[in-house]
Amino acid sequence: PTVDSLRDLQQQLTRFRLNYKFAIDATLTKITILREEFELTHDYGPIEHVNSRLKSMESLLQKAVRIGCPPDIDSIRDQIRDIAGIRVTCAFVSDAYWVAEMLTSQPDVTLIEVKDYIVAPKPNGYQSLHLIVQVPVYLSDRTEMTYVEIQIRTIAMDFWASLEHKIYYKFNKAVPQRLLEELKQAADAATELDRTMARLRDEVAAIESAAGS
Ligand code: 0O2
Repeated sequence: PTVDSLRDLQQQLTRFRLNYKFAIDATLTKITILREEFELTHDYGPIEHVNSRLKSMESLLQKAVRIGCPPDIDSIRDQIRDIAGIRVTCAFVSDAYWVAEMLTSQPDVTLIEVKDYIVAPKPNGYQSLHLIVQVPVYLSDRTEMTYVEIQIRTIAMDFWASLEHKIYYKFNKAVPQRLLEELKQAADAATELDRTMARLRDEVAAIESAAGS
């Protein structure tokens, strides 16, 4: 490719990325509405916090090279589905599934793929519920169905994933075996903590409802 064609591609990519920012904004609004509505009618919130990120141009291009994606906008749009990323952190595992169900049952959210690493954690212990969805972005002259990756997990899973991510990059992706084993144990401990917290929540609810009846 010539320098001019690459420059042209870079310009197209900048406009193209903006669309994903809009998709993030639209999805965040949906999550905010679910969160606030739930909090209004219940005495707790299912969502602890929400983060979003737009994949940087650098990591977008790196991923395109890594997966052998042809260097054109249409191929990138089809093949890279995590340019818009949203992470929802919940207190309990059941809340994670509630958020997934509420979002994917909306008529303008198209569920493309579910990767349930809660039911089937990755071998390293990673747990999270990943959804790839498409949401409409309404532009002045057209509507663009845009991919968004939504990662939903508990606080314990999120705590584990952020430390594991740091360790992974600190060791330049070659983590010593001992640390890998300890991370796996820590992931098991996170699962156990989630189970205990859910059981305690249920016990408290049972005591409350017995006292109320
Ligand atoms: P970043 O910086 O968070 O964006 P792919 O998305 O194609 O690269 P795959 O396997 O098809 O990979 O998707 P998958 O399994 O849904 O994972 C995508 C994202 O999940 C990753 O994005 C991470 O954010 C997170 N993730 C997956 N596995 C792990 C893991 O073992 N540890 C941690 N900490 N996070 C994980 P990126 O692009 O790798 O990173």
